[in-house]
Amino acid sequence: MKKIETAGDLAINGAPPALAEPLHVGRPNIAGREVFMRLAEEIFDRRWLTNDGPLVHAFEQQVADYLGVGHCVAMCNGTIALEIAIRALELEGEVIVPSYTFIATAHALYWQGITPVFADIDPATHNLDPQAVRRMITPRTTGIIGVHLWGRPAPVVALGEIAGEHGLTLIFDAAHAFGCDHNGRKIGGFGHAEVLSFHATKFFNTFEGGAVVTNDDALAAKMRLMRNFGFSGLDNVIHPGTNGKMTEICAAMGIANFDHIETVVDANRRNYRAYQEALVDIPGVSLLEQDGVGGNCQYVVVEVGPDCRATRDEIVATLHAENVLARRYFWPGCHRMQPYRDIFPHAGLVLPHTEAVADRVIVLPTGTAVSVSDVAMVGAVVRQYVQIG
Ligand code: T4K
Repeated sequence: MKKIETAGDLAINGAPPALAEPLHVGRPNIAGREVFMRLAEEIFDRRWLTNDGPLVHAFEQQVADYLGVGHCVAMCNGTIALEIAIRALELEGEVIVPSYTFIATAHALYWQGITPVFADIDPATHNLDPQAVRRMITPRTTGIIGVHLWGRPAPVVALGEIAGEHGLTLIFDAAHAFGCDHNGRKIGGFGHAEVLSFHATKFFNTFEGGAVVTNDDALAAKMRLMRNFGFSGLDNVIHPGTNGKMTEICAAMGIANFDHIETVVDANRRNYRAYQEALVDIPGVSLLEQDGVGGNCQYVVVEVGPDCRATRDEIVATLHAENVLARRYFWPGCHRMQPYRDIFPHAGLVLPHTEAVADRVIVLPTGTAVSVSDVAMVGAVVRQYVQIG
């Protein structure tokens, strides 16, 4: 068979035709267009665009009800939500986080003068390994941030026990985990607080947006002050604060998307199963289990093992050549990016699983913009490259 070099070669080999338009990881799910447009008209009619508007209130209530938590404090994005949660909980010194996460998790600490201390992950789940967390605790440690990576629940019980034993604050970066659950309980109510991202690339989006969800009344009240410069009334500032507010148009997008959560999860599950079929029995290529782990399946995570005839980077380059913009999330790991690479030049010594996983992961496109035939085509590109070279 001819070597696959172009989309045309794929067709020659009998695979589904390649794409004219690029297939992106993180293509936004656009749902609820009509409701969004109606709400946008109402925003204009009301001339109330931001600052504690009625749509933000409604959206916060919807999120809190959906997750079964006491409070949702909506923010302008997930990173600011993390920063505000960290500050409101008065974390300082060192906080233990995974290195295998989006850089925002580490930056939200460092930006506030707190040292992110990286603990290794469990290579089977890609989430923090509780034993590795224990090893990183020092007298300066004040907290742990678990990340529900790829929407797969972090080890909430084990991390809760460690936090309890050492008097540490535990929060979760749930940026990937909106709509996910752990043993039948929705993610959102674990730890002292959980932080959501509603960025455009997330399974559920508000263009840009985020939130902190918590059952702690005092914490929620404090974060509401902090996201609005500390204002309590027109001329009265009673707390240091920043501008973390969500706008009305972002809340409108969230409200419009709410009715379509199941449709989007169904599309993700359908695609995930199509990937299972398309990638089955390719030596050295495996899919991280997403179905049946309480997830929203928004990330299709492939691992390229040492027994594969092709390297991870060769497969990514081949996919890119076919207009499939697969991603190497979260390569190379926060500890190998700045400023952490300079601060902790030897961090890799305690992060062997992080480095191994970061070096073998490919994230493939999914969501409502991706069809089953797109998935078949992506699978065919990988199969033919790996098996034929
Ligand atoms: N914690 C974790 C664990 C996170 O993963 C994130 C964010 C955060 C915290 C912080 O939350 P936010 O502050 O972002 O709310 C993207 C997202 O920007 C980022 O939100 C997300 N994680 C991360 C995993 O993915 P990049 O650097 O990959 O973005 P970019 O611009 O390369 O876009 C990704 C793909 O999506 C591209 O192929 C293009 C496509 N795309 C993107 C946008 C914005 C579209 O097709 N349409 C669009 O509108 O970070």
